[in-house]
Parts: sequence; C-alpha cells; structure tokens
Amino acid sequence: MAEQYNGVDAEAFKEEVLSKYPAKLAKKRAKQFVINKIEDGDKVPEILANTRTTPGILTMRGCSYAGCKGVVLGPTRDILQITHGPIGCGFYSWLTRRNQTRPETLESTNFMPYAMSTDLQEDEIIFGGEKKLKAAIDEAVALFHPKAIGIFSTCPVGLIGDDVHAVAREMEAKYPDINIFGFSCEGYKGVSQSAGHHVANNKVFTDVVGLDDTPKPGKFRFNILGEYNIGGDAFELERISELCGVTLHSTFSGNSNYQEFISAHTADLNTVMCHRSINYLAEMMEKKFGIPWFKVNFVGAESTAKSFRKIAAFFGDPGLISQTEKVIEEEMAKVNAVREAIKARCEGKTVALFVGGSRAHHYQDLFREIGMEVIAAGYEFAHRDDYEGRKVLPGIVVDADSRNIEELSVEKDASRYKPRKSPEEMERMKAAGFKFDDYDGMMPEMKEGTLVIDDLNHYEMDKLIETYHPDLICAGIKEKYVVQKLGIPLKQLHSYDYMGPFAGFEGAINFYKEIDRLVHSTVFGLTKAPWESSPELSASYGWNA
Ligand code: CFM
Repeated sequence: MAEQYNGVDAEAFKEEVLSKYPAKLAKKRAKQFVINKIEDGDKVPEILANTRTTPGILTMRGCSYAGCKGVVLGPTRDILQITHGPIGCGFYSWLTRRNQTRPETLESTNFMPYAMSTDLQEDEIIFGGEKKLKAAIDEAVALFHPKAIGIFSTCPVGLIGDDVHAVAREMEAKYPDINIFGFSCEGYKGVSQSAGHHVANNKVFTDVVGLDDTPKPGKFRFNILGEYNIGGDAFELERISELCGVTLHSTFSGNSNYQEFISAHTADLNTVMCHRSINYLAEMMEKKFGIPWFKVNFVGAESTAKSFRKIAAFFGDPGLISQTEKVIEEEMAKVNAVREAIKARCEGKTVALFVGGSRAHHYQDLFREIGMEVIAAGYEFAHRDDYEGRKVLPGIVVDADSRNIEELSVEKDASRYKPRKSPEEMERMKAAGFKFDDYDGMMPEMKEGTLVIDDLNHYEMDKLIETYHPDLICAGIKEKYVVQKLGIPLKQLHSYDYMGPFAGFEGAINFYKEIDRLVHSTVFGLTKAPWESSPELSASYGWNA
C-alpha cells in the first residue's frame, strides 16, 4: 500500500481533487498528478509534462520571453539587452529574480541596472515596430558602445510580424564591431518559459560561443551551465572553486560577461546545474567542440561535496583531489555544527515544493539534511526527463508545440573539435561508474507514496494544504500570499525572498537557519481573524428595518 503522510491516503486525495474537474480535464490532469512508485532500475511512473495548460486554470507558469530574456540571458552583465515590446515586459523581467553580478572594476561595463525597451505603442502595433527598434539600437550604440546587443521579442512583435533577425543583420552591417542578434522568444512560443530556454540556447550557441579561442589561464578549467546567481549563489560556487583549485571559466549565466561566453568552448568540462534550462547548450558544445558534460548539484551540502569531488575526479590530478577533500572536510565541519542543532528541531516536519524546472528537485536535498519530509513536489514546466530521468528521452513524443522551436543540427567543428579524454579513458571512467550526459531526474529520489504534480494550480494547492497541512511550502511570489493567508509559511525558491546564497556550503547554512525560523515562527498561527472563531457582531441586511 502506498505510504500515507499525515494520515492521508494519496489515491483518495487525487480522486477528490480530480472529481471537481470536467471529465476531459480530469482525464488530462490525472496523467499530470502521479503517486510516486519506484521499481527496479529506478523505474518510476510516467508523468505527462510540457504540455499546454488548459485555459481558465490559474497556472504557476511564465512565458517564453521570460525563459529567454529573464532567465538565460538576463544575468549576464555586458550584453546590452533590448526588449522589443510593450514596456511592462521589460520592466517586470528586470532584476525581480534577484540575479546578482559583480563587475571586475567600478568602471567595467554593467548594463544590469538598466531596463531597455522599445516601449511599443499603438502606432507601432498598427504600422510596424522595426523603425523604432533600429532607432533604439542607434541610441544604445551612441550612449553605451556595447560589444554585443541582444534583441528580445515579446508577443506583439510576433503578432505584427516584425523581423528582429533582419533588423539585427542590418544593424550589424552598420556597426560591424558589434555582435547584434535577435531572439524569436515571443511569449506565446511554446507552452511555458521552457521554450524560451531552448530559443536562448540556440542563439547563444550559433552567435556567441566560439568567437574567441583565447582560454582563461588555469590548469583545470570548467564551466557551470545553468547557474544564474540568484541571491549570490554563483559567488559561493566561485569561492569553493577557488579554494579547491579549479578554474571556473564561464558560468551560464550568473555573474558572467561576454568575453567568458565567447571563449567558453576552450574549457575542458561542462558541468550542468539546471538541466532543464540549458541541457541543449551542453549537448551542442559536446558535439561541436568535444567538451564532455555531466550533471552536478550545488544545492545541499552533501550534493555540493559530491559534485566538487566529481569535478576533481574528472581532471584526475592527485593534488587537486586531495585539496578538494581538504576543503570539503573544513566546510562540512562548519555546516554540521549548524545542521545538527537545526535538525533536532526540524526533524519530521513536512514540506511541499512546486518550483520551475529544477529547484523542486534540488532543494529536496537541503530538507533531507535537516530531517524534513518532502510530501509533494512538482515542476511548473519541466519535461519528462527532469521527472523520470534522461533514460526516457527516446520515448518522449515530440508534439506540435515543441516542434515550433528549432532543433539545430550540429556538426563537429573542422579545426576546433578536440575530445578532452581519449575514447579508452572515457570507457574506463564509465566502467568505474562515472556518469556522463546523464540526469536521473526527481522522482527516483522521492519516497514512494509522495505526490508528484506537474503544473500545479491554485485550486490544487488549496486542496493540498487543506488535506495535508504541510509545515512549509516552497514556491514563488504568485503563491506566497495566498498560502500564507492560509496560515502556512512559504519560502520563495525563485528569488529567495530577500536572502541568499543558498547554494554551496555557506548557502546550506543560510538555508537551514531560514527554514528553522520559518517553521517555528508563531506568526502564521495568527492568520485567522478573532471574529472568525468567535463572532462578536452579527448583522443582517433588511429593508425598512
Ligand atoms: Fe533552471 Fe532556474 Fe529553475 Fe529555470 Fe525559472 Fe529560476 Fe526556477 Mo524561477 S533556470 S528551471 S526558468 S533553476 S527563474 S533560476 S527559480 S522558475 S526552478
């Protein structure tokens, strides 16, 4: 029988939630609402993911523009980014994610304090916006002299048919020293922000990576893909890398700059943090330049240690391996000193996580480290491989929405393709259990009987709280106040509210402390107004009373 949490029968709960839906919708949601089960070979039930949200449902998802501009490119500081669209799209994607950056010097280029937009008006919607976009580029060049300009399309741009790529080509001919490229990331492209990730990956690969063959100095050079420096996470990973003695060549795209992007192909290893948003780039760089990639997780102290060990093992240098062990020992001593006391207080408390396309999985490690139970988790927009593992990739049906996003065909670079390890060495490493090109997904690591729900909506969240009474929920700003009004604390795992870092060792310490405070705060018990439990006044409507 499936495990029960807080005395709830998961099957009965699922049935009750679905019973309120019209039959057709209930049938679809049933496939996105899974009770976890783990069979031999880490086989888990199939989940329906990356499919359209049914209109009328209050989804947690964002749009393709958000995935491209806000997520993948947004955190890099010296590509001048112009939102071609209404002002709101640019404004609301401007630093609300709390992606931080640290320019080399006070004089170094940093466009992040600016939100640049063509501010489309009715006139342009009717007569076309290309002229205004060209004028915006002229103005940006005159004011800022950037090395590169990215143009990001919003919904109306696609609807009125502006050709941002033609504008980019024309303006690049006018300013030959500036790399100008456009993204077809109209908000409606695809079913969520996931489509925007893919659009961003493609353009960064074709127009940016590989333009400069000058490597950064350093012996063990690697990149981190899918780390966006929310709340300073990348700073913590830079600190650990330096202590261990590995050179972080480029991060896509937390605390990054253009020069690091264009020379990223000179590094010897790609580590992938957020598989959902950037696996495409890792795959393409491997095919074109021969850079191997593997999945890492820098969220959770144990996972951070494991990931840095794997990086050291990849380079295989005895000095690097022993230095990495030394760093881990020192850092873990600090982590454990805090962890033990907090674990004693948090053990057995329950949490549900509904976030994006990777954090709902990675943050489970931090909760396990302080003894908390994950009762339910789900992504907003991840694909089946992020839930079930990359082993299901060959079986994923490509639907019309996914086909809408270009799949690039990539060839070996004629002169620069260079396998980092010989085929024999790769085979030896694989035989010894070293996994490349792999991600096991979220479900095999979750307990049997826990809930896995894709694209959760507000109605289902309410039901979950009503039935399971979790001690904490992790989600985003759209959920935060709805949940807290129900008397349950909510930790934002997108922006981290006002905190961070949560990655690496110091991040783990920050996180344990914050969770301890949240689940022990008494304020959430006061969300019921006094008159709700004992009415003091009663009144009725009446005419001529
Ligand atoms: Fe990757 Fe992200 Fe996430 Fe994501 Fe995002 Fe984000 Fe996220 Mo918000 S890239 S999939 S599109 S880890 S912005 S930094 S927190 S939904 S789980």
